[in-house]
Amino acid sequence: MKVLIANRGEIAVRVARACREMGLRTVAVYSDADRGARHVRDADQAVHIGPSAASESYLRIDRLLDAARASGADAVHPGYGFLAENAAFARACRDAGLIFIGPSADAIESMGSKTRARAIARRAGVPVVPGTDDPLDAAASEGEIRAAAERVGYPLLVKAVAGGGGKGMRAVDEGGGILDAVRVARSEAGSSFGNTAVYFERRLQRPRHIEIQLLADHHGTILAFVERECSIQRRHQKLVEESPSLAVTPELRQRIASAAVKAARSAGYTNAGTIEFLLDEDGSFYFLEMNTRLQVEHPVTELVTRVDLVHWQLRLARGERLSIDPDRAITPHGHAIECRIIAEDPDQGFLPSPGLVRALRAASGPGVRNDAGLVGGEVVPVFYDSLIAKLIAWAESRPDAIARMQRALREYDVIGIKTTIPFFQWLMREPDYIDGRFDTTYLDRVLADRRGAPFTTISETEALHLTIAAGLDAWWRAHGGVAPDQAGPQSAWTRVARLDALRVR
Ligand code: MV4
Repeated sequence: MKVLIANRGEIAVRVARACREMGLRTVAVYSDADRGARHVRDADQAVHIGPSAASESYLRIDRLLDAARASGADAVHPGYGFLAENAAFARACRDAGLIFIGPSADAIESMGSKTRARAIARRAGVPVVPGTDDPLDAAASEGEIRAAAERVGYPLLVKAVAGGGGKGMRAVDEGGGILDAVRVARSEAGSSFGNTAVYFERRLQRPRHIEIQLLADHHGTILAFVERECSIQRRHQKLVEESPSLAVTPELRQRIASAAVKAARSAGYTNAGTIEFLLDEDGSFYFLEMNTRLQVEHPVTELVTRVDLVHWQLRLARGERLSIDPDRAITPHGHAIECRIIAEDPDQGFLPSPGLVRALRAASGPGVRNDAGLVGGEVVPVFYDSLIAKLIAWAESRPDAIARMQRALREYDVIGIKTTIPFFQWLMREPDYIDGRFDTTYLDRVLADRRGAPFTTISETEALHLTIAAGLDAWWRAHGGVAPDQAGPQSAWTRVARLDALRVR
């Protein structure tokens, strides 16, 4: 089997690794911006597919199929993002005689509609949050909207039928705001998904986000894995994931897992997928949505179950039978935590920070995994998702995994661009995180409370050196002006002026 990897960056590297380990040849694709990118060099072959804009390269089904034909690939791995959950792409691959490494186009399409997904879950006996069963399209009258919202009850969420990940979602506390919320949600959904249909769900106040990884073969076997805890999110972007969840007992784990299997079975699901649940404070859980792809956070599951999910995606796509011991998949072996290292400046409200990575020293050593998409000397382009690496720590216990993550974050050096590393160094020392006192509302609340206080720290030695340098700088100015190499934003004086804004550790 020769696999075309229809993706870039970290996940293209991850998939190429699995292919290489299984003796499969790989074809990378790349845009102008990715000429010479790491994922291109890691593959056996590479095909240029267009200009830098994703809409003219990684999102072009026709060019990807041309690349597969030209390179003689017989399978396509979509990774995550881009076309990974695009039913038309899965269908086009199959119509072209290619194995699409993922579920059927029909399963992707069903789960892409959040109201259809809810119906599938409900019919399978899986609890869903109380809400509207049918989409409210543009033809719905104001009266119908109000009546539907009253039936669901407040507080509620207006969600996009084609949504997911929080886009096109609006919270409404009482009846007065429903029409405005629907209008805003519709316009956001229209521009993001080309579909303005919405539906309502009763809003849970402080849920945790728990998800179950599944593998399903073409012979009727579906396997559920230990849950992932994904509540640490900022504006619907996950930053930290771990497995298992502190909030899940072995008994609850079995119940959520069997609910996930039932929902997947009733969808006719195959290959790898994930079912997201909301876990309420009282221990009840509700189906939220299904992701019909490999997810960013799959490594935490791999580390606590010792199963290679990408190997299994490839084997299942070839028609092999699942032969993993179900007990092994559902029993956590130790604890794993993942931090997403993103080219964003946490001290500037997580402002994107693309550009040249002058040097990159990844953490390593016992229990540490680094899934990176680039090497030092490469550029993080402005065109795509800014995830540059995933740092994953495994240990026997959660406290040991946190300690190991702290150690690994200290080892990690990214020179040239800002990253989320200082934020994780702060979080891994936060009592509420350490004690597991968090839900999906936690991070946005603490970030608001901190009012932009910086996460970046300097050592006492660095602070002392800067103070001395600033004293010399002041003396120099008093006795004949500013030395040329000390002027400007990098001068000791300027840096010291900002010292009170930095945390001395
Ligand atoms: C919810 C919810 C509370 N109640 N649905 C956010 C993204 C999308 N996947 C669904 N989301 C939510 N749906 C009901 N009925 C709270 C969220 C939510 C959330 C969910 C998962 C992870 C982080 C979140 C942050 C804010 C809100």
